[in-house]
Amino acid sequence: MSGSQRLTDSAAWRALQAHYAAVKDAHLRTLFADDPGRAARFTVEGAGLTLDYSKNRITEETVRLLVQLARERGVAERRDAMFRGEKINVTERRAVLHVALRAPRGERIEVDGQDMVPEVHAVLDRMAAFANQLRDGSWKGHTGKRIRTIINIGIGGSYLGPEMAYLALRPYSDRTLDFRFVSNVDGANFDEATQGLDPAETLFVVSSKTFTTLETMTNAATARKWIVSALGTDAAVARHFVAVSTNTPGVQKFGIDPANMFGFWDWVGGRYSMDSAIGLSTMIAIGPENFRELLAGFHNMDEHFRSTPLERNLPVLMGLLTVWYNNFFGAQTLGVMPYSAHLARFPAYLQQLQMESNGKHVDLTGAVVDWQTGPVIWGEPGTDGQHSFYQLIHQGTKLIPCDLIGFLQPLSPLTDHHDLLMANMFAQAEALGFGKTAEELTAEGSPTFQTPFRVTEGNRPTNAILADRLDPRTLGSLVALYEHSVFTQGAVWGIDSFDQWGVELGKVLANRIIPELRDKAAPKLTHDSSTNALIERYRRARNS
Ligand code: G6Q
Repeated sequence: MSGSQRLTDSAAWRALQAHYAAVKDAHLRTLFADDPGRAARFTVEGAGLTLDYSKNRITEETVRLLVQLARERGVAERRDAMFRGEKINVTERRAVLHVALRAPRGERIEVDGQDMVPEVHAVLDRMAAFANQLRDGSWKGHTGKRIRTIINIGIGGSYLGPEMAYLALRPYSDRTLDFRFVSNVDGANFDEATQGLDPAETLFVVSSKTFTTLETMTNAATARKWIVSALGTDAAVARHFVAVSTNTPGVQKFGIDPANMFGFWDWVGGRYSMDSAIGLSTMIAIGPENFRELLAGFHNMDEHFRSTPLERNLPVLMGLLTVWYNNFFGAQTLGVMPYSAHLARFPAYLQQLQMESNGKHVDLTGAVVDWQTGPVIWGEPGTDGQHSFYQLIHQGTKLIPCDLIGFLQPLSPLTDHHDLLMANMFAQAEALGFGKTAEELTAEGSPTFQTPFRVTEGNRPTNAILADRLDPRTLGSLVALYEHSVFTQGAVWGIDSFDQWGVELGKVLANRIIPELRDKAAPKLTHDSSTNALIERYRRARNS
């Protein structure tokens, strides 16, 4: 079990090390040539998604040993403990129950003996009533005008999901409403988001689990001034602000009526919260029905994760493949390339999900790990990426496994574009996997002097993830796929994927520096010489 035994001491780990030495040079060209059934053998389906992982540097033995590793590390037991509401976030002594956010009515998921599902649905019902009022125009601003723009103020987990989902599901959204997002404390973010808007037609959704986050509270205070100065009275706040939070006193203190607050629970981590009330702006955009479809997609993948044997379990396999490249091949990063313009912010969303969850240096016992944990996650939509950084993936010296995500049906009526888009996705996976040899180039008439430069080695691993179309249900499945892949990785590495202590230090130090920038009579600076000099340079520039 993870936690009780060091990862590198486990039998499966040792077996994988020996196996790695034997297969590390095997080329995908040979693996495919030797096994005509390879694609079928390494393709799995679940919750409306297909994962073709055949273009990975693996054999059946690799999968057997990786699954064995998952068993030895107690992935299934830990997963079941999560679903039972046990406090698997050990450093914060909290349950981890985002799966309860999408449990259907009537299912039971308990925290400390209390069934949470009825509360979840009570909040969803209130959100739906509010979303409908905005969508049908019955919710009016202070002056009686209809709300036209909704601005989500929030950061990190209270921003990335809502923005990603809004962009992903725009074709399902009410186009008469405009949605904007303010996250950064840089005043430019607020300025740009409110450009050209009529305050009388603008609603702010202040999304903050804690309702104490510096950036969000600063932006919310600015928004409050913007509304009150334009509409002439504090009374306007009631019609132009709603809050999503777990902190009722904080919300009241800000001046928002708790009747206009939508709650959630401490067992929902920020980066796992887009399907909680944090998704209020998403629900307003796509409507309650579509939001429930989104939740159904999440739930389908939860069920797949919970009940499918590890060998055919999509998130388990994806998580184990990440471990394979991260810990055995020494890959530092993982690329995620959606072949969908609507998924433009999906890589950024996954960046937080994966890097905040698995960027850890100690195991569950607090001992420093002597194995690699979470990789760097990055990506851009294909085909744009192909015309910029794919060169390095094809011919550079680093191994970068990539997930390529595509959809069989287009959302755009420009269907001929879709064939071109998907041809590119399939072609990239083919080129990355099989490359082009010097012999092939010569046979094609490549000038001899150019041949070495044109050789593409291939053997670059990819996962192909396909779904029928990008709709709310599919998006839910896709996000849950990555959530549970992250879970699997964290369980293998024996770390707490649900805390984020590393984020704290910077926050504390910023709070110390703020008065040093503002207070002209601030005491002598006592940082290191570089920080002192940077602060002094800033003060001189601002005070001159
Ligand atoms: C997510 C993190 C972090 C958090 C933000 C916003 O898992 O904890 O990104 O979501 O710091 O926090 P609040 O919602 O409390 O403002």
